[in-house]
Amino acid sequence: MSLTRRQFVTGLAGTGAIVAGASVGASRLLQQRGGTPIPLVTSDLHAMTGKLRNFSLVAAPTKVDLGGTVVETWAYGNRVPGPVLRATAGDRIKVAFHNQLPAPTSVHWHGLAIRNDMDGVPGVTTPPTAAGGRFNFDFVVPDPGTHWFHPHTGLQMDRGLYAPFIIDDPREPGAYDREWIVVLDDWTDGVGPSPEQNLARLQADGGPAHGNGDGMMGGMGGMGGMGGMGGMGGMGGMGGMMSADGGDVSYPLFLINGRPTNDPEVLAAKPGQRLRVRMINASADTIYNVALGDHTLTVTHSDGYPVQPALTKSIRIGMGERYDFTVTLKDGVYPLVAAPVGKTGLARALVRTAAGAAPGASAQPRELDSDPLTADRLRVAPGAALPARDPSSTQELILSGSMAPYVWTINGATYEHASPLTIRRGETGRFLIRNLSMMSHPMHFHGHTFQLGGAGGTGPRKDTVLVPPMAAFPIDLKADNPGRWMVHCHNIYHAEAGMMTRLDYVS
Ligand SMILES: [Cu+2]
Repeated sequence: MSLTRRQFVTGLAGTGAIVAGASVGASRLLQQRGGTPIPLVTSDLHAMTGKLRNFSLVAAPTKVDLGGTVVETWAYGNRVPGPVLRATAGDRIKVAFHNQLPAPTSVHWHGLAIRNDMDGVPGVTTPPTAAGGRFNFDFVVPDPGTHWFHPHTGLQMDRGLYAPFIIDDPREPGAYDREWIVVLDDWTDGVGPSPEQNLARLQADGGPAHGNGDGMMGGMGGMGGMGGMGGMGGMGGMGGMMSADGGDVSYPLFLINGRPTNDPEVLAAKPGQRLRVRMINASADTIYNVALGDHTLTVTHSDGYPVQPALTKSIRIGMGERYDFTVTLKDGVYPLVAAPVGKTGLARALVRTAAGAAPGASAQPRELDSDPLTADRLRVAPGAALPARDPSSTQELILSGSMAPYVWTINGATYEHASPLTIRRGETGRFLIRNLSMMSHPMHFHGHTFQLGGAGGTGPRKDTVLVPPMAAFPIDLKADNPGRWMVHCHNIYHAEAGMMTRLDYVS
């Protein structure tokens, strides 16, 4: 999944994209601004390039080779991760989607502030695509950045159904020689219990699911008595039974670009080259600390939006988040390691700029001993902040839950009982996310990016923010994309156990 810049430029024509002169241009967009939503307009702010790109996408059962173990799973384009979709900000995208899975599915374009009816949330924005069925997506991609797509149906994302969606910035200075898309994933399908078995076990036993089936659950069942502390987060009193932040599911494997540690992807490069890494955490239940051995990283983007360059030895990335960083490569063989927080195992790939032996499969760069960079320490790049404005409303999102019963809530309610958050078009709304549990929750807003800390401030723009245990983060969001939008935890097990709500535009 690595391309030189030259390959990238020439490769665009070969991706299956058909570039045609569409008749809808920026001037027409301007004329139609301010009226009711029209089919091609996504939000109030973005011009279109007039280019049309056609893609086809198939979701189907397939077999993948995980370091010598062949497993059956569900994937896009018969590969894990699925095929990279790539376009330029302002392009119109058509995706002819064919569901060859034996179940209904959906495709959500994570991080893209596109028109509401293309957002891919069954029952809220977009009809599900039935088994054997087709759906034609058609939308304009407004903002550049490192994004991705996955189903918004049950636990399907915890199979192999995920892929990068890269939106290039025509103004990108391109101060790098190479690009490397790095997708992190926690893997159980075919080598451990299925995602559905894991959730069933969490719900039945009220404790963490363990993939090795070693009978631990009997002992863990004793935590059932703690179910009464729902308001405080059931994890609070579990001292010692598992790391507070270790997720709810144990995974047999952690993958980088679909490859386990015994068969890592190798990026072949030259010493002195400047590498841009686009990192996506497609995991269902795993947060990572990430480092490249012997290198210092310069973080340049969070969730696709530019930040003031920040030097760090390691980065913490939650589910659904993306970070871009650059690094000047040294002479040798270096492991890129993603160490799952609170879990056993690791994901790795290699960067090779010279001959020589690769480090051992379990080698951990000393950079992982450093304090990882988190989003709250990033500062927005000039020009990327939301306009400074006092929020017209403040709404709280109280995050809590319990392991027994296995229930996760926003404002005390599971999704089926939730009262939607509301906003009026044109407003800037403030949302105060308070985590009253002892687990981190990566909170994701559909259809928008928010500014961490407040509009016009110094915090980064993001669409997914990892909220640590007992932390409170204010975020501001500009209401420029009307519709009914999902707001949820991107721990897919938490989402399934209720940790979702909606943001509805009201008049
Ligand atoms: Cu959560």
